[in-house]
Amino acid sequence: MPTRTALITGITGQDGSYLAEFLLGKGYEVHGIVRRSSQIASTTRIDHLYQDPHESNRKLYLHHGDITDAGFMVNLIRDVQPQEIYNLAAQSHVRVSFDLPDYTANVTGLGTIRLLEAVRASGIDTRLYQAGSSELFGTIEPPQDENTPFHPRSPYGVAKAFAHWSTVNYRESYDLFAVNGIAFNHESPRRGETFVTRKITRAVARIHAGLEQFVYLGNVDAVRDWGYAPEYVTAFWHMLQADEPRDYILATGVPATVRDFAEVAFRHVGLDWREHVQIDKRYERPAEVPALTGDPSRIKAGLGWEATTKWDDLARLMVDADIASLQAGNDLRSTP
Ligand code: NAP
Ligand code: G4F
Repeated sequence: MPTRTALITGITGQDGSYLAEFLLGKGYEVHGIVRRSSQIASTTRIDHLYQDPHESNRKLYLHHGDITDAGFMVNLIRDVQPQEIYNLAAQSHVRVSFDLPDYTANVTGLGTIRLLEAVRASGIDTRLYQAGSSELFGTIEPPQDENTPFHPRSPYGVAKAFAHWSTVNYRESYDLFAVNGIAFNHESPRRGETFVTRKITRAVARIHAGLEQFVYLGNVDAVRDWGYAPEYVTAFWHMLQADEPRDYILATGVPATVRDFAEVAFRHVGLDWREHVQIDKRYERPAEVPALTGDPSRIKAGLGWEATTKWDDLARLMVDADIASLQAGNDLRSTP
């Protein structure tokens, strides 16, 4: 069978790194976009996959570029001719999007339409996965499914709504195999350090080691449906192998509060969360999304995909990983 070629935008992120591993394991030739930076620190999640350009039988190709550059996107897609495209690139932090609304709209919203236009302009036969978000649902009460209306509550959510409908529109207008995965929160030891789960598990590791005493959080009543990222990237792939292009909810279906997550994470090392969590209003948002819990029935019935790791096991595995990381000499100090 000829080698299949995939392009991943956002390959240096949490999901991109797991997806690259998964596709390389399946024998794909994988191309990824890496943003130019003054340091190479942004590639730490994929450094173990790196292949020198002089190696023979190379399977991973990294391209300096940016989803805000339309010309670059057109040229790259024309040159690489991928059979599958995974659009994971985004300014993905909800709280940050309130401070950077214009930038977030440009990257997270317009980035998607640049990619869709680049596919159309290149005229290649390809399939496209768009990384959608449960943030689309905002204040609509759980459980949320594929028919739940949208009410985004942040510049990030609004940008993802634009990206969602752009993907649907290109599918309907140009017969493109383009699909939205409406993913609920998914985490891992590679999760960005300022998302709440990783912020908690890093703090647990440092507090357990006696390096600090408190972690400062915002709204601990928020409910989320937390799954395990390496499982979610397999759903992205299944969606592009389907007979028909269809949008799906990706979720565990199990709710938990931020407080629940903190309680389990601290208890895993024998600590009481109430003695180590302090509330700091600076981490609250101008508009909160109070409760997200997905109904993953459609993807289970249609593609046989199911999230197996639930939030409490996830909390424990993330704590274990951060303790191991600290013991290996990483600092894990809190970040802004
Ligand atoms: P992430 O860790 O924040 O990774 C985002 C990726 O996008 C990084 O590779 C980042 O590059 C890249 N990126 C940012 N701006 C870019 C630009 N202008 N041009 C090119 N690349 C750019 O996010 P994630 O958790 O892996 O999530 C992947 C996707 O799924 C995102 O679209 C996110 O919004 C969406 N999503 C995530 C979740 C979740 O719970 N994880 C849930 C729903 C939807 P740098 O490494 O250089 O920053
Ligand atoms: O971990 P979070 O920052 O993730 P959030 O806002 O749910 O967004 C993540 O999931 C979305 C899918 O629903 C993705 F689309 C998005 O890209 C991202 O991956 O916050 C989770 C909850 C929020 O309700 C927040 O208000 O935790 C609450 N929270 C409480 N204290 C905190 C904190 N969040 C952060 N980041 N930091 C805190 O100190």
